This record gives sequence, structure tokens and C-alpha cells, in this order.
Amino acid sequence: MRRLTVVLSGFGSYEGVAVNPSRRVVEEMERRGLPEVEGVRIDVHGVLLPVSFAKAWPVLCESIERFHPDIVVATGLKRRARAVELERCATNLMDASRPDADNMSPRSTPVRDEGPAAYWTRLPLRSILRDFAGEGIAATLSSDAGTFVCNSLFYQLLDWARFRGRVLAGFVSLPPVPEGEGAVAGSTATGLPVDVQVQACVDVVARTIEYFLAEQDATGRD
Ligand code: PCA
Repeated sequence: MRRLTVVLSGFGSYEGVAVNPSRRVVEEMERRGLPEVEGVRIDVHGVLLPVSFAKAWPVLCESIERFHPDIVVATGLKRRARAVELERCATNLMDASRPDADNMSPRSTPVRDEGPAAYWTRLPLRSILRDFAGEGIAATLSSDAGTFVCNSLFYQLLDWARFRGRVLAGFVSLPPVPEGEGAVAGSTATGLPVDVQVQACVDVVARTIEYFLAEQDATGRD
């Protein structure tokens, strides 16, 4: 049977964040798995990353080298988000206003010294947004995953993906979960329940799989 492999990443708790929705999303999606699509079996592998500029990408990369995914979707919490944000691009900039898990806080430093200013994702963001609208999931496109670990990870992921023509890679920024489900200190956002965030990520992966298969059919590769 034809198979398609998805690697999905999230982050754990960090300063002021008791419940990181990206962790919950990864755990839940790995537990549930995804149904077959058009006779293609879908394998989902979740990976939790440290909130570390130096270690997040190597840990994700290890998973990628182990599972050889066709699709990689990274997720992370964006404290100021009020909805699910589909990231269009990653920028070559680290500018931390607080220390990461290794106590590092790079200021105005490129992720890659000679790298381009930005990379664009190939995920079918507008189709995903339409799916969200049909399901009443609050979401928006974004051109800014911040300048902390999420953006740095996304940049390195897209830097890797540029030599892997058929692989689709993207980043989804998730809003905080509501008070009661695990407050985020200092957050002014009201939050989105975890089950809605899980559904959003299921939609992202499902639509991306469909797009991937259509691209494969169009180019005659498998
Ligand atoms: N959000 C942080 C890093 C980990 C996470 O979930 C960020 O916005 O970069």
C-alpha cells in the first residue's frame, strides 16, 4: 500500500506557559492518527522540541532523518495570537526579549549567516483557511512567527526543505488556551480551546496531504 509520512512538531512548557497548546496538539494527533486518503496510508509521527535556539532544529532534524517525511508541520505557541495563524514565511532573524531554555537570548542575529532574508512556505494556506472558515475556526494568515525560537526553527526547516523539492513544510502558530485550560502569564488573548486547536491542525495536515497527492499526480512522481 502506498504510504505518506507526516512529521508534526510542538514545544513544551516554557517561562510563563503552563500549557503549550502545540504540545497538546502533537500528543493528540499522534494518539489519534489520520485516516487513509485515496487509498494512501498516512503515518503521523509527533516530536516535542526544546524551547532552545540551538537544539530545537537538531531535534526536529533527527526525526526527519529517521522518518523521511513527505510533509513536515511545525507548531508553536504565539502568546499574542487570538486565532490560529498560518505562517507564510520565516525570516532570517533571532531577536529574543527573554532567554530560551539554555539561557541564551540572541539579539539582532541572523539564523544563518549567509542565508536569504526569508523563505516562503509551500503549504496551501488559502485552501486551509477556507476549510477553517467552513468549520468556524478562527484563523488568519501571518507573515511573522516572531523572532524567538519558533521563527528560528521555521527558518531552518524551510532552509532544509528548499533542496527537497517534493517535501511540503510549514509552521502553524497557535494561540493560548483559555483560562482554566492552563493560563499563559501576561497574555491578553482570550484563547482557543485545545480541541479546536487540534481540529485546526488536523485540517492543516489533511489539506496539505491532498495538495501533496495532487502535485504528485500532476508531475507523475510517487
Ligand atoms: N513558542 C515560542 C517558542 C516555543 C513556543 O511554543 C516562540 O514563539 O518562539
